[in-house]
Amino acid sequence: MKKLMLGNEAVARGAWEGGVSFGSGYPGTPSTEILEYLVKYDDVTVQWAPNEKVGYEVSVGVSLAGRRALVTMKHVGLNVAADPFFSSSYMGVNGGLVCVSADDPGMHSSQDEQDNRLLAKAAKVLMVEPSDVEECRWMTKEAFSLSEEFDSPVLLRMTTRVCHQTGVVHPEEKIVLPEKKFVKDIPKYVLLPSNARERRHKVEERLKNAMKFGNESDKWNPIFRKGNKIGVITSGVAFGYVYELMSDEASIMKIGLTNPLPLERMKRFAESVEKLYVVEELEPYIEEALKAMGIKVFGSELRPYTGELNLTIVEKMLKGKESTKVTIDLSDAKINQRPPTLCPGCSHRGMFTIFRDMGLKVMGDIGCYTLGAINPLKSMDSCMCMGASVGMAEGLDKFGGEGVSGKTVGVIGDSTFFHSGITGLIDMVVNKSKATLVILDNRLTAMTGGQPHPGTGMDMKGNESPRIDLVELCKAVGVKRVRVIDPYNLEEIKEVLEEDLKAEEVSVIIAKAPCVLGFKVKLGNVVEVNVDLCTRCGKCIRVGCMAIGEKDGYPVIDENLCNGCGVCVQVCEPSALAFKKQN
Ligand SMILES: Cc1ncc(C[n+]2csc(CCOP(=O)(O)OP(=O)(O)O)c2C)c(N)n1
Repeated sequence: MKKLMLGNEAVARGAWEGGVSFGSGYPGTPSTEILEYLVKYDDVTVQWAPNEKVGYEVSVGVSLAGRRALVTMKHVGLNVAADPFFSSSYMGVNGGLVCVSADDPGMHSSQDEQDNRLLAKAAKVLMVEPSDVEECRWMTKEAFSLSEEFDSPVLLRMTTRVCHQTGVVHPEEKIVLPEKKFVKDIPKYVLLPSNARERRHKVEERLKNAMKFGNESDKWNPIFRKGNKIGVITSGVAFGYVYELMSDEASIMKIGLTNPLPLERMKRFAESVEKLYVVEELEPYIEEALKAMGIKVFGSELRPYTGELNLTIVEKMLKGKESTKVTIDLSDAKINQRPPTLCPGCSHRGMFTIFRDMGLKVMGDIGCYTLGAINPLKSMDSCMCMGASVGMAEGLDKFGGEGVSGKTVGVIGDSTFFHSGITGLIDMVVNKSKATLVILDNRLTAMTGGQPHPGTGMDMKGNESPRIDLVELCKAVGVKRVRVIDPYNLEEIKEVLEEDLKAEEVSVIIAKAPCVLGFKVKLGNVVEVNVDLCTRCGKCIRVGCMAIGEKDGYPVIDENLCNGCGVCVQVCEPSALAFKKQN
């Protein structure tokens, strides 16, 4: 039987076929759908973690229990989970442990472009890289066996095009695994320096054994022979481009087990061809390994070092000319540019309108609300990585915040606060910060599609679960000044902010209102414009709502989009905007 699947769906399928008992992770494009598909298998326990580190650690616990575990994250998530990721390499596994890192070349939805193959190499864990959807299935399944065989966590490294491509898979049945139990093993699992020093040798031994396996494996590292003039070594999504362009005229070696690289096999392949290319995205990871063996190779100097590859780039690289193949090129298409924007009725809009109007210094964070940084709100001054707003607000405030009262505001979403804001807030308390932190509590993780988080009160299946109370949490870590406000009430926002900014202590403002998209909220009647009263001041337009257009300087309301939040009504001084009376 064949089935059409998304790459991420096939990873979930492969994990299920491989007998996975447990899945965890934290949402992040392009990895999010993996757990959302895995949760559909009733015989697997699947749960979102508050952050990637916790998701990874719970999965290590499951592995120690003798069960197979999958943990998923986007590439920057692996930075968060890096501590247990590196150390678990020394511990090895009991049940197979597979960690998905979904990298985002081209930064479609990320703040940086990192090549996590380098992290797998640094952590000395095995790494596998699918290049199509069927490989997503079988490589995930087999990754659990590799994990157990080589006593290593396995990094399943994906990229956006692999995660989000659709293709044919050949599903198989779920395998039956022999029962395994937790086995007490202090030298292996307790990484005291004396034990870790012993484990250090095991890690090197593992890599040696896995390299031998990779050198001999036609399955993981296949070679497609076509003459000896040109040879191409490639991996991941780049294989698809190379195969389509060169399968008639070059021998191609595809590496599926990319850490450790099969150096002997690569060397033999290099010696069998006259000219050798390496086609890989981002870092010259394979290329440098070949060069270190003294092998002449053409690679990164022929391609852009950044961003994604495509057929055009690869054809130019390998044939020195523009692609004759059909490539989808939208550069000439008549598509209106649509910059991202907060939804009509979004509870974040009012807050950023006030930040802007008060001229505050705002240390921001990652989530839908990052859109407060762009036109016309332009009221966020930094966005670095999840959770950073808290510490950065503290730092900026201590040495140069110039807000209303010489103070600074940090702004963070609720999911992001649970993810990595809590420790920052503890730092604010114990180090006597006087800054204000605004937590935007819309009760879910909106940016990645509305996943529940610890403040939602619901698990992945929609069942009720304990809800962590943000007010109690902030008080518990020592914040005395905690207030909950209605983010649709601009007066209230301004008043509370002004008071808190003057306070000689750290303060938290929780702006509480459910995400209108996620919870399908209709807030009020649509707004209408009385042009006789309108002075064309443009204040309503500057709240940046896509339900408000403009004609001859007058606002025009799109009734199909307006959610009736009333932010525009509140900023309209001549009262030209008002809620339409219901008939
Ligand atoms: C380490 C890391 N993990 C995951 C992501 C993806 N991501 C960015 S923001 C975010 C959460 C947004 O939720 P929230 O803070 O509640 O704000 P909202 O979008 O709901 O306004 C996620 C999952 C990321 N950028 N970095």
